[in-house]
Amino acid sequence: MCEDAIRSICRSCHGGCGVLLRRDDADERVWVQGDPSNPNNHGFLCAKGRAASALARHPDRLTRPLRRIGPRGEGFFEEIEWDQALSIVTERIRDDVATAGPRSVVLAQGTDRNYQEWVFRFANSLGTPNVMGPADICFYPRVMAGILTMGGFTFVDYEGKPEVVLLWGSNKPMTNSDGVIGIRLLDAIAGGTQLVVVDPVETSVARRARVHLQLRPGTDAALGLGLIHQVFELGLIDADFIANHTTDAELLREHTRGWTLDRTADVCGLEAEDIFEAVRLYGGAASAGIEMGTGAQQSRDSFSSARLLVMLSGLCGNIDVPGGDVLWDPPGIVGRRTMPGSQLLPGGAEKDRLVGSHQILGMSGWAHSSTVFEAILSGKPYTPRSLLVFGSNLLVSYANSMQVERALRKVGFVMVADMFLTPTAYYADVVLPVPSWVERDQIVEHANYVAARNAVLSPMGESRSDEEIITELAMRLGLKGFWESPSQSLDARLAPVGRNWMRLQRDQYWANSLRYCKYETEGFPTHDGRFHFAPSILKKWGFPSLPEFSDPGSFNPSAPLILTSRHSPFYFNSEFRNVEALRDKQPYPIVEVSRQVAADRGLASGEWAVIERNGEVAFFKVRVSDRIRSDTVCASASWWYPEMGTPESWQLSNINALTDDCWSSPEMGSANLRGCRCDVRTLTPSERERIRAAFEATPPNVGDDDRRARIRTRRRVVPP
Ligand SMILES: Nc1nc2c(c(=O)[nH]1)N[C@H]1C(S)=C(S)[C@@H](COP(=O)(O)OP(=O)(O)OC[C@H]3O[C@@H](n4cnc5c(=O)[nH]c(N)nc54)[C@H](O)[C@@H]3O)O[C@H]1N2
Ligand SMILES: Nc1nc2c(c(=O)[nH]1)N[C@H]1C(S)=C(S)[C@@H](COP(=O)(O)OP(=O)(O)OC[C@H]3O[C@@H](n4cnc5c(=O)[nH]c(N)nc54)[C@H](O)[C@@H]3O)O[C@H]1N2
Ligand code: SF4
Ligand SMILES: [Mo]
Repeated sequence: MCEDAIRSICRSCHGGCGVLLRRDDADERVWVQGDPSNPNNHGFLCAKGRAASALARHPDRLTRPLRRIGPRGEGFFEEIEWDQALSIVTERIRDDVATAGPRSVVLAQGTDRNYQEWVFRFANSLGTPNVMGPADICFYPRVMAGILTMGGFTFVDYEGKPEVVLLWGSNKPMTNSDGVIGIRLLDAIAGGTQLVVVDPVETSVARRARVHLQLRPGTDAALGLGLIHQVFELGLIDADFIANHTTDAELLREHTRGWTLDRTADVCGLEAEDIFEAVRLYGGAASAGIEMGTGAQQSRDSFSSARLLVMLSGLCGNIDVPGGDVLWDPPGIVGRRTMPGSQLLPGGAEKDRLVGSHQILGMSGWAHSSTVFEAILSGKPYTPRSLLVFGSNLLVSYANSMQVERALRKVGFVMVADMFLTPTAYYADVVLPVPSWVERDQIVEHANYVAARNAVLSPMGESRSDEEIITELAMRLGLKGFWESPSQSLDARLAPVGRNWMRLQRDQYWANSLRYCKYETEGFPTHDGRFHFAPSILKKWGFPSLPEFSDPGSFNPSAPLILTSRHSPFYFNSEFRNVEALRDKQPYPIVEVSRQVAADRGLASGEWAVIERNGEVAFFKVRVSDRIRSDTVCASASWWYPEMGTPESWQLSNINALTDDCWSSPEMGSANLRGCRCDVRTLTPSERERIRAAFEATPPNVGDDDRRARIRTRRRVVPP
């Protein structure tokens, strides 16, 4: 028998698709269906959304807290009680704070999973300025570009029917990033919106573009400078907006003058006519929006590229207009803006934030991951003593995985909260089990709405939500600013708008208000109400006040190809490799190469190949493709093998085993993940043997009741 459907919000990605969930009487299964009444997805549900039922009662899920009993990284744990686990963690925090101050405790979390604000609140209340995450290679170059230029960041106004959408380094229909479902874009295209795509790969959506600029990876800033120069040259600017609401447009005009069509085309590996056509379409449209993805964010020029796109939108008069790039009013709840509780952090603590020289990242509130890892290894500028990780598979997410591993081995204490025993969790002293999204209540906040995520299954085993863990730790440590329980917090957080959790559950979805052209009456939320092409704060920190292109330098014959990566449609970062229905769709990590690259190197589709960079190697299956530039190869991001219980699980096919943080964005610290140099080749006999051995080696399985059981995630073997 099945219960009535409960409306909720999917979080098998950043998503936000409305779903209908039904559970069986035994509390063992959940059925997921797209919610036709949800205004964002109108019933749409992707394979990852459907996989929520497999995730919810997955046999590998962690069900009890664990304490490590073997060396770090080996995977020997024993089960312990929650009370004991939380005592160990609180003792460690107390000790570290007493010995080395709160800054020595670093919190970490991955991409936003709707409890990010809780992690920040905990850190602020504890007094540590150090919360690290993938902010610098994910969303924050865009966020900070918007904030410094105009006091906020924008989203495309699909309601206002954009004439043109510029899709830049984003595979929106497959990745549905940042709470904007890709079908919004596809519906717009079906309704007549013209598409311009900037992507080195011809993705399925790029095939629907009027113009596809298939640029050389890592040259986004050059293209941005070239487009802006053309917009000035062709007079496609909104002169009234510029005169009345902006500063320093003339400086920008001068700054971009040298970026002629020919120079831009040459640097970016494009045809001048195509660039011209893109400018004509975008700049000539009555309304146009820009969707920017991670393509241009994981490189040295992440911040410059993001700024150039904000500027382009401003120059062409697309900010805050119908069908353009709009600034939403926040919903007024205790949410993204106020929930982190920055006022709880003692004055002056920010100056200790581990950001190195990447001060613009520091301003956003995030610490810089590589700087944290380096500090752990070198003790400079001070030593982080414990790392509290709420949902992040650090060993595959960050540049230079081997350095991450050394840091995980060295740091005094590691706590990991996760649903699964990931390779990163193998390094933890204490592992805490958390429920999946169908087992928890959460307030879901995106730019255009607030909605209720409802628990339909009870938490698996003894798992506890991140919010519960944080509340429990805060209580034990006597920290200020928390509610007695996360369920109490739901009402309290909605109280400022005069409503409560029950009301949100009943309504399910509250749309935020959108007011166009607020700058005309209120000005922009900057110090002087203006939109700044050259914000003065940049100079203050010693950064160039106008965006620049960083030339990667001369051709290196031993690494002739440009390496980039992208996310798979069937996974969410490193999640779901252990969900069979999804793994069947893409069993192996892939490197896409052109026919030319394949022919020159004897590579064939379906065969293993080696990507090599600076003496490091990683293994991927070849996909020969007509849709990628012939100077570029594109690898699957975030791969690991849950079926292997050995270090090969994260080393064999981890693209970040090859990347480094040597040439990162000055302002944001974004590592150059998309646009570094490499080569690809066939396997040597010993490499072939390494792959065979990795798949065959399975750790000894000791019975579940053995206290020294080697707990492992291995569930199925995919033969090489
Ligand atoms: N080379 C290269 N590197 C990249 C990228 C790339 O494109 N190329 N992409 C980058 C980007 S954009 C990002 S955002 C990062 C992603 O980095 P992360 O967000 O760190 O992603 P994951 O590796 O998936 O780690 C998330 C972990 O959280 C667990 N989890 C899921 N839900 C919950 C929950 O509710 N609570 C807790 N406690 N745990 C949970 C999952 O099981 C998983 O182990 O990777 C970055 N790294
Ligand atoms: N299915 C699925 N959905 C996801 C994720 C996932 O792993 N899988 N991850 C989530 C996360 S954390 C994020 S941040 C978003 C990411 O969402 P997107 O930004 O859409 O991510 P990708 O598809 O990795 O990259 C976008 C495009 O960038 C292109 N690209 C590569 N190098 C360059 C370059 O140098 N310049 C330009 N202009 N383009 C380049 C790639 O070919 C790709 O088509 O997706 C989220 N949603
Ligand atoms: S796109 Fe994201 S939110 Fe929508 S169903 Fe798929 S996984 Fe869920
Ligand atoms: Mo991300």
